[in-house]
Amino acid sequence: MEKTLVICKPDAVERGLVGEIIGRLERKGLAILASELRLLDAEQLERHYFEHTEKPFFGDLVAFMSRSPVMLLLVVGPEGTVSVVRTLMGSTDPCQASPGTIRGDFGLTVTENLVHGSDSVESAQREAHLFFPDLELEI
Ligand code: DAT
Ligand code: MG
Repeated sequence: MEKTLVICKPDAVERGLVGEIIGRLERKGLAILASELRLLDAEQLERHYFEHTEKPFFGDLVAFMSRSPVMLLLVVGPEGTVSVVRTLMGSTDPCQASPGTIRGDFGLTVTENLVHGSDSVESAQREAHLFFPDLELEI
């Protein structure tokens, strides 16, 4: 089994797309191990997005990600699940993302691109521990 962290970003929650996103994950065959609607603060986002803190877009990213609650999802499936979820999400820039992907179907701007998905098994473990520290031992 392989787990990954998915975040339905504030735009997805505000637009009522959480059910659509969870539905796509479930119809693919993946399972939701844990979920929580949560307002993230700048400190949590700096830890989550540590590799981007020096990027020019980081301020806009934190402002966006903390403006309203996100839906955190711990998703589990067979080996390859991290990659499968990235494929379902589509390219980072929704204007480049293929139709049929979450970003390709619902997004138009790179900042408000609806979903986060861990980019590797190592990132998934780090992010799962960051957002669901109490669950780590049960996985
Ligand atoms: P991804 O979310 O596809 O893993 P990433 O890790 O490169 O993409 O970047 C994290 C988030 O930062 C991304 O979902 C949206 C934002 N972002 C990335 N590149 C950006 C850019 N050039 N301008 C504005 N926001 C950007
Ligand atoms: Mg990333």
